[in-house]
Amino acid sequence: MKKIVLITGATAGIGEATSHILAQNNFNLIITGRRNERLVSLKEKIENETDANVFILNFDIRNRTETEKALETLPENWNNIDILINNAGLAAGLSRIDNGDTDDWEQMIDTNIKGLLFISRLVSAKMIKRGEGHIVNISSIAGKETYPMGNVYCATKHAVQALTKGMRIDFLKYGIKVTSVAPGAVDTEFSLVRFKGDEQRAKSVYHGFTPLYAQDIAETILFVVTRPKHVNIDDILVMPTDQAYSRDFNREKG
Ligand code: NDP
Ligand code: 8X3
Repeated sequence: MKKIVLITGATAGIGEATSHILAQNNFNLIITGRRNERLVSLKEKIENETDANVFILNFDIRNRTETEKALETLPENWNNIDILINNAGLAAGLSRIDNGDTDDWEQMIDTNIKGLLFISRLVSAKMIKRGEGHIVNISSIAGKETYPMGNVYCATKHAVQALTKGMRIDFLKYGIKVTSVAPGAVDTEFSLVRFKGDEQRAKSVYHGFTPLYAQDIAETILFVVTRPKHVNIDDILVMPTDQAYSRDFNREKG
């Protein structure tokens, strides 16, 4: 029987690439996000190209009630989630604390920390009952270092690192694996979102060096979730060859 994996934030970037690679490797998928039309076309594409089954849950992870209601709609045969990939997340803005946009702060904290907690609470309760499961939290180099004006985003990803450790301790007795996957710069919609649609500014983030691509992180996630039952990858930092630490880039290519 195929394992069921729930991927949050499957409408773009790392979540979308992970959906494809897991579907190609014998998993059935629950895909989530706010942009329903993207979820519908992703389901159609995956079901046409692989023998995976895909179930859509369309909700805003910042909203606890919406998240709970969405999970309640899962039919019996989709209820036993084997793997939860906490990927939905974002950075909004880049500014000093004294002139930071408080709406941006709330969006990052609500998505990257509270959203991750809301869904983890629901899914882990069922994993504990079954005595097995795997939670993969998408952290960041920003969860390990703080860079200028990245204050709140970095804080949310440091929280993801702390929550990963906390979950691992809490779930130790219940056979549940918990992993953090922390990427460096990945060329996705991330910077477009951070800079609110400013394409030039988003493009400049990846200028002159070869970044990671979503596929690179999807391949890492595939590796992490296909280890034998007795092996857990605790924490994996994946960087572009052209990036050292959070703000040192070899931009000699451009
Ligand atoms: P994208 O912007 O390409 O994708 C982000 C995904 O998160 C989308 O599917 C989006 O779906 C979803 N999402 C955002 N807000 C919400 C919300 N409120 N409710 C539900 N879903 C939401 O970025 P990435 O693929 O790069 O980012 C994925 C993860 O990787 C994030 O946690 C990010 O912090 C992390 N990361 C990214 C790096 C990078 O350089 N790109 C590096 C390190 C970590 P929708 O808008 O449809 O709701
Ligand atoms: C995303 C990468 O370096 O912009 O987590 O924070 S970075």
